[in-house]
Amino acid sequence: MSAQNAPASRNLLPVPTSVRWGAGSLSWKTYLRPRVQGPADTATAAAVVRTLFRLHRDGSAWPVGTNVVPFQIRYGKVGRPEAFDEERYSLRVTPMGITIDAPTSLGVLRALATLEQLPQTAGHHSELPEVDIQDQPRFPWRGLLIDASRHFMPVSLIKRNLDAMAAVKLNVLHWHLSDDQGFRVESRVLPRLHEISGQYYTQAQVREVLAYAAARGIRVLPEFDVPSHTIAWNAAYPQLASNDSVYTVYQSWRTANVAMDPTKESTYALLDTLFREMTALFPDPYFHIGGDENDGRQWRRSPRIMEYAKANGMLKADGKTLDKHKLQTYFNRRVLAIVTNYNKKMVGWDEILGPGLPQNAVIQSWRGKKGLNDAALAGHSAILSNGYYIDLNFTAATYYANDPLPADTPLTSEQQKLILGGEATMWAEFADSVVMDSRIWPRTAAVAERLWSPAVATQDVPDMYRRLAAVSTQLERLGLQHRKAPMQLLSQMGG
Ligand code: CP6
Repeated sequence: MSAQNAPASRNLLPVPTSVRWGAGSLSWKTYLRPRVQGPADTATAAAVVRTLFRLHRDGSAWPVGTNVVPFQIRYGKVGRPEAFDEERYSLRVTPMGITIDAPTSLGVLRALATLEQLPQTAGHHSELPEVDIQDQPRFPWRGLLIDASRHFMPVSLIKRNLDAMAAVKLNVLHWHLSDDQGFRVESRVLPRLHEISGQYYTQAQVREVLAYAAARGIRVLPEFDVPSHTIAWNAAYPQLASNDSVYTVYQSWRTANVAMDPTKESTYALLDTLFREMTALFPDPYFHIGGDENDGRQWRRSPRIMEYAKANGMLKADGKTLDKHKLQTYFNRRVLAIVTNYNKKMVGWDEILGPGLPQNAVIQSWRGKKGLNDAALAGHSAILSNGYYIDLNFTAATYYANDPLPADTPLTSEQQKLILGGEATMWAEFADSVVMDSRIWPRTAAVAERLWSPAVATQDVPDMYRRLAAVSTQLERLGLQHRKAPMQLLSQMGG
């Protein structure tokens, strides 16, 4: 093995844990004969076929031919991403063939993603270089949030972004499905929620996305943001509101900061009805209830809510001012009970962290690193999103430098185990479906590498940019539209 003259990781992104390049290559004229050994699994079989198709199309394998070499794939069991099953794999390419070994089928999917990044040009063709790769993720939770509420995001957009996520080994789609501007899932039990929102996903479309994600080893975490970010809910069911106003989704661009009334039993009855339906629709064991950006203003302005707070010891020491954290913690506990009753683990933004929050709630830190560490110190599992706001258009290098567990982390090794990973967040106040891909890609791949690869192997920023350019081309071939100008996209849509 001599690889001194080749860049250490060629075009691989995220960089694998261990890579040893050989001097040889697998000729492009070979016909790869797949042999899959492991418990029958249609998702794995389909993924192998997809990879073969892409290698053929990219000219690094041959769809027909006599130079037949084995493409050996072995795995121990069918992996379930929602169980955090292992994603580890080994991938070996020699002039004699290709071998993938993995404890689970998830490892096979990750190995195939690596294999698809191996082809390198050789004259008029491309070839697969000889290599021996051992790889495993640094963090088990590597997500992308897509906000489908501020602007609706069609199923086709979600699917191609799932393809891109799989290409860079992201494994959680955090689907932000409700906000002030719209509730985007068909509800059979509370139909006004989607009816007043205009565009929404039917339950059949949700299932289609779930199947598409599962086939790529990607979990789907649904978010229904409460008690704030809920103008659409109030527009549909005004009895939820903390005051007597009736809202429409067109008033929703944060001209009002509404919150549900946490003192009415009818609020929890409605949430129970809806969450019974939604927890059954979404199979992931986690369920995100938002909890962010409630400024308490509407609660303070409501005489009824203030009366309730007073009667229940939720005022500050002065005896007059609402302690909104106490009231929101009460709300959180009620919501947690509902979610737990439907066998889900609750996830919320870092505002939900506070005294009295049961330890099994998972915290997603958006306001700062402190929230992440505070969550772990209090014994909660935690996910980092602060510093991964891709909608705000910082450089890839900025996101890349943001590490959930930097060398100077104050956490002990036990506490560090509670840091599950991170999520890039694509909020859509300032982006519609036409420009969405170009905001997400390729920069999100830098976050993907931060969350997958060893920290020691990922300090070279210029080399990250070099590989990001290669990934950008790869994603374009997968159908992502990040390189297309809006006018091109509009004309494709017949506009
Ligand atoms: N939308 C919702 C957002 C944000 C949050 N919740 C947000 C705002 C500002 C920044 C990052 C995120 N756009 N529903 C907070 C989690 Cl800097």
